[in-house]
Amino acid sequence: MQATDPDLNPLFEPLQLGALTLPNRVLMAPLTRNRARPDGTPGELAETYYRQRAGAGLIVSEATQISPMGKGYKDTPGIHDDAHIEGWKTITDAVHEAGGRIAMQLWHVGRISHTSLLPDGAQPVSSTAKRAKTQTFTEEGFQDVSEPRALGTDEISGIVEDYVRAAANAIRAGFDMVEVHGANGYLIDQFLQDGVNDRTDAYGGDAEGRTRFLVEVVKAVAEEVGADRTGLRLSPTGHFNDMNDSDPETTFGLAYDRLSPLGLAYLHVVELFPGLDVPAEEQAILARLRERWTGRYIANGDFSAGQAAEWIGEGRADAVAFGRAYIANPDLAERFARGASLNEPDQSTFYGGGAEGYTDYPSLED
Ligand code: 8OZ
Repeated sequence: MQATDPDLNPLFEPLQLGALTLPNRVLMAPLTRNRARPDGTPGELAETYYRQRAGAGLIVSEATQISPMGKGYKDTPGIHDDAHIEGWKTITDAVHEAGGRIAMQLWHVGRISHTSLLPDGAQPVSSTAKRAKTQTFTEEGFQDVSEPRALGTDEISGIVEDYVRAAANAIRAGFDMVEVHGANGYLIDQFLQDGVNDRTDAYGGDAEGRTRFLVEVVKAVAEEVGADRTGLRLSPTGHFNDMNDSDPETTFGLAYDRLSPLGLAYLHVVELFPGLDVPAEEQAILARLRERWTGRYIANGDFSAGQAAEWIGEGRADAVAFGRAYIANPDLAERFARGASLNEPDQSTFYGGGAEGYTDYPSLED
């Protein structure tokens, strides 16, 4: 495809991403929408929602829990039982019929949860027993997250197995790829960052210990579905969900060094979380870390089309994932190509509800 504005042409160069050939580099970021059914199967409008967005180079699904204990918000979907596989199959079929490609984002929230969302009112699990200073949305509305318990060393291999089973389920459901969610303060990030991980076993302490869980999960998932069908999302300078690391360059540098040789399909980095500033020193850390990643690199975080094309043109990223712009513009890639104006996203319909703000944003054709 050629863009009307030649400066945007880098967005429309095809891209080999692991096992997939993408027709463009305008990707849809994972977006939590809280419209799944109570049993964790996708809601009735999800098929339409994802089909409408099949023009993305790659869709990354909303974060999807790998196990009942991995759930942290009301009405998010799962991929841990047969009904989930069946439900997602109709969505992947619809995306493929419309000419698209879709990865599933595999999610365990760790301590960002509430006992009311977990089996038999269980306590959330984490790397730590410290409660996060943040809230989640439950059946009762926004509530402080519950106090977690620290996982025993002997429980960790079982969670790695949950990731592997979920990845296999995703492929069975027709997904082209999986993306391990290691970003934004959820379970993997709770192991990575030293402001949270206070363990004294082999999964805590220095960067070697804190990256161990991430590396085990990613290796095991890649062995199950193929490294060329495994992506990873990280947020090295992320503070969302009460996260902090005293030396992210060392922590994440080691993670990049350990994972680069695996030949993953891609690394997807949250460069900026909407509403949270990234100080210049953190931008510099992200830029230096980027140089240590040898595979494909997807950048995310409030990019304009022009900025995305610039990053791709300069080799700072191979593709850019758009979140809120994809909520409001089902045909975002085509709008960029044609230089069309964009619909504005409505924050009040991001999380939960029905068709409004979900499947009713017009495409150019409408
Ligand atoms: C916003 C609301 C709920 C979840 C993330 C999965 O930040 C999320 C999320 C974002 O990765």
